[in-house]
Amino acid sequence: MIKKHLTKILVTVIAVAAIFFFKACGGGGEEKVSLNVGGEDINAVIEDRDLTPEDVLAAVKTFLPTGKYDEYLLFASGGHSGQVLVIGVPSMRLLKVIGVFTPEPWQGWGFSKETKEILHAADYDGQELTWGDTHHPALSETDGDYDGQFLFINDKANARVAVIDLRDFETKQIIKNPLSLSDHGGTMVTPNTEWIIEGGQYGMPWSGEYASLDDYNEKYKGMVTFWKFDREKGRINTEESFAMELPPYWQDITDAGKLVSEGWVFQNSFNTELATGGIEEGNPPFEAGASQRDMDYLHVIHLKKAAELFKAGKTVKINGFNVLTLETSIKEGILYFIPEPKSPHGVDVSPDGNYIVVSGKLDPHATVYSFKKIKDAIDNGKIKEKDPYGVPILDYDAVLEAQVELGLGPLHTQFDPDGYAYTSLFLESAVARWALGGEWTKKNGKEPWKLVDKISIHYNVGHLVTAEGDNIHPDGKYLVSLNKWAIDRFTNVGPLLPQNFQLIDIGNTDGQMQRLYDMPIGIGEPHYAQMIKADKIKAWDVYPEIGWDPGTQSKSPYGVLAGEERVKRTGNTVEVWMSAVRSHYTPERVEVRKGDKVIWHITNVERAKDATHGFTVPGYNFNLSLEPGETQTVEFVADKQGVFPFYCTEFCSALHLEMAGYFLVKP
Ligand code: K7E
Ligand code: CUA
Repeated sequence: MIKKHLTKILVTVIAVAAIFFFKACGGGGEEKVSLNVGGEDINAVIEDRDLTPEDVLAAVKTFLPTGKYDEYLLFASGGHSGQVLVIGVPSMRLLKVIGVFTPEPWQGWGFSKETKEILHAADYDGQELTWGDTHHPALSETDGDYDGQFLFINDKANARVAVIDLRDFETKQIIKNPLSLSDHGGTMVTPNTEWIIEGGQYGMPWSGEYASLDDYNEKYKGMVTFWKFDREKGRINTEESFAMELPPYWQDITDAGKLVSEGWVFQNSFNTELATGGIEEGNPPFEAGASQRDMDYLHVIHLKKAAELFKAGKTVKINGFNVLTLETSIKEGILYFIPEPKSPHGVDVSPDGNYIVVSGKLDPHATVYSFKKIKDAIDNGKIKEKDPYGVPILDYDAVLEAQVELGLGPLHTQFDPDGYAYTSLFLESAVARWALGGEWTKKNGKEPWKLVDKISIHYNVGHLVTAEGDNIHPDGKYLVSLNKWAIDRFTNVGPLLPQNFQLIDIGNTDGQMQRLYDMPIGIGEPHYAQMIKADKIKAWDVYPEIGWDPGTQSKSPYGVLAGEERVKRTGNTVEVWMSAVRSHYTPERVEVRKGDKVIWHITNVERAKDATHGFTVPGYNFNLSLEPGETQTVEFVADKQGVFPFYCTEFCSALHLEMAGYFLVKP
């Protein structure tokens, strides 16, 4: 009945949109069609709100009635928040914020013993890290398509990589890069997620070493790290991972080859000038010093062979980590350079694996290389020269497929199933749709390697993402433009403005792209996002068993069932095994002596979906979130005497306020 009613409203709204279009096109007569819902005239609302036909169409295309689900999920980096945002598309509703590099109180992330261990496993040299600059989320893939199992993301600020399990949307592992304090070309995955790629960024001596900037060319390094992912365990295996030493250019984004180019990795670089700054000493500033040459180098890496060399023991240990030296890589023929126009940023491999699209912010073209030609140039030694470090440089003209003029400041590219590519134009504040060539030409019948449509965005787009747009089977349909500036799009909230995610309909490939929705992001600068078909994600409703430790995704030795709760003192240590259920904790009273060490395990013994409980003890600075079945532990020293009413921090039931107890610390 209700469903019928909602359908009727939707149909009515669509009808209104159609009428508007009809009128706008000058085809209609003047008679007014009245459409009433519950006594309210829809036309009056549209007029009152000053909506255009485009607005009404956009509203109809994005509105989700209550209880309906989105078709896609957008996994967006949370930027400086060190988190991951999960957003429904097309509704653009925020569904979840996943705590990753930053403690997150609601989720209890970084407060329990279990989550603290994960969060701080990758601290640097004794320094607790409590934030991250997240850039590139990467969904795990099987045969080149997202499989909905895992998500990875990097922290550019400290060169870390995190693993998130999409069964419960929680972070399971954080790893610190042992060689560098700076990464950017990560995370990207190979088509079967054997490797998680973490490319470096700013050249530096190996982590922990000092070298004067005068010795930049010799002592500073670039790197790319290949983390081996153990899908069964859902963890990176550091022992089976390795890195490649690179010249101290500033390496940038990477992308993994697929299909024909599987087993290869492509990585941009800039500052091949080896500028070291020092404007205060009369040197050119970085932005000029690093932009002098017309060409930088696209790094072409034969990952498959690199992995074989690593297996064969050709790596050396640096900071305890396996590294293929630059010398070895050159000698073994696993590293090549290709000239790429001026300070490039994005590198994206086409769905068929044939083309590598590079865009440089200082060049109005997308430069497209053919993998076939690259392979041919390598096999037939079409090498023009070597860089100062001895890396062979392939002949630019021999490997170039096309240059497509797009507009000002092209950065990143994604794809659709019809042979179109979509490139962000940062300086122009626009998104360009252009036709790929080769086999793709048959798909859309368009002139190959040509711009076909452009839409302006608001403003300064960095990355963009299309549905499954870097898969081997992109869906197209929707595009989200991740805009850095919002300027006049939202109500003024002070000098720090939100970022702006703009949803764009790209489904009509015969016509034009249409802007649908602006979503403000007020917690950081999300650099990249990936969009996956929502039904690919098979998340749990509740944890599989009572007493579950999400940190290990297995039963916790500290879980209890109802009736097993207890308190045990051993010397100065008091250990509590507590249960939580609507609407009480057992035990409700815990008394210790000042100075005792307290180890407090809590198990949510519920099996009902959404029956989450929280737990906090005032003054002791923690909050836990216990989802049905979950067990978590807090450890602290009872160094403050007094009486501490602990309570459940989730409004779980009618008697939620009564879900409390007393923690007494005797002097
Ligand atoms: Cu901001 Cu990929 Cu880190 Cu481009 S990145 S915009
Ligand atoms: Cu449990 Cu509120």
